[in-house]
Amino acid sequence: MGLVLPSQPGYVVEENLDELAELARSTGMDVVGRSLQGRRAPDARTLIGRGKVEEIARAADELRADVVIFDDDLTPNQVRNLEETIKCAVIDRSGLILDLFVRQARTREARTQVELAQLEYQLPRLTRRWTHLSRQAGGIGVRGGEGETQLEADRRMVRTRIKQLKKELSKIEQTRELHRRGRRDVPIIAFAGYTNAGKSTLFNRFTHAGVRAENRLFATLDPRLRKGSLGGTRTAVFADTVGFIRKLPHHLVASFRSTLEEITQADIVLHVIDRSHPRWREQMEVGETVLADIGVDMSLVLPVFNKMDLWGAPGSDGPEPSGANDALAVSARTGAGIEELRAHLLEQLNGSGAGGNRSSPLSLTP
Ligand SMILES: Nc1nc2c(ncn2[C@@H]2O[C@H](COP(=O)(O)OP(=O)(O)OP(=O)(O)O)[C@@H](O)[C@H]2O)c(=O)[nH]1
Ligand SMILES: [Mg+2]
Repeated sequence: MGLVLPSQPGYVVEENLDELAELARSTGMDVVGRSLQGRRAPDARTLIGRGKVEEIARAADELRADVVIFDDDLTPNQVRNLEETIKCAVIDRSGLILDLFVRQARTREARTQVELAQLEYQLPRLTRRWTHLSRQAGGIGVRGGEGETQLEADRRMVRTRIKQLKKELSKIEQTRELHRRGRRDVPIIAFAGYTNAGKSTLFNRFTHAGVRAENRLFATLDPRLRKGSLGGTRTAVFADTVGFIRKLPHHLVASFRSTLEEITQADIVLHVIDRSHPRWREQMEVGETVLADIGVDMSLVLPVFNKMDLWGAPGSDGPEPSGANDALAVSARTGAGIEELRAHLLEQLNGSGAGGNRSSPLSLTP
């Protein structure tokens, strides 16, 4: 469900819904329908108008939908009001992204970060009807003092868990910091950028690490560090990182801060852009905004236009082969442009002296 506003024209909303559908598919859902409504302003109670809510309720029933997803953020109250009429689950983009992160989290750190983000998101949304949490935790009997409602007990439990998770994360961060100190003498090159841009595929090119690269959003959640060659005897540590997306829920950004820190520690940040994507320009802007937000020195950021093998293909938005661009052009898939990129990195590192010509041994954790 997308809302068309004077500030948000129809074609933008259509494109946003395309991305929302991709997110839904990445979590394993089938998308059976979509709907738009034009309004002068959002409705405070239900975001969309009353007639539209009823229309969605009927469609959801006919299509046997399990969930209705809104591209715009919903307040906890709006969700409640919508679910009164629409007899299935109602979530928003942030909720969907969180759900996707939960599914993709593999390592302890990623799981901890995701659970923290999820609980922070749920805390204000806990309602009387929201009882499965207490059941999960063994429920009945966890109720505290005299007169404490189940709802209050749930909230208390969530707050306690949030505190626990924060403590765990700070422990994990300390370990990470120790590892970081161990590799201070080796230049670090981080791949960052919009989800599905090809960061992991490029990372594999440079490190032969064989990490998972998939045509789905947020395939990578954990930063991965691996030694790779820059040609000759020069080595660097490459970092593969979690992707960005428009409207990344702020809880998620906050809890992934330590993961994203790998990027701020890098000597060079390769901002990977899928130049064949029809919305590459906006994706590039989102990337630059997030990088600046997390405190990356933008002079260390080098844009890399990826998927050049697709440029000029029908439906893609790549430049003509002759089009001059400042950014480096590569294809992580075919290997085109990789040698040039490698040479460029070497030059940059030699020029800036980052990591220096020191030939100290690598102390990398596996
Ligand atoms: N045609 C083509 N496909 C590519 C290229 N680079 C990556 N891909 C494909 O794009 C998809 C996403 O690649 P990934 O490397 O997983 O992208 P990512 O940036 O790591 O994505 P997330 O970890 O999900 O944020 C995969 O299906 C890749 O095979 C390229 O140069 N050309
Ligand atoms: Mg990846």
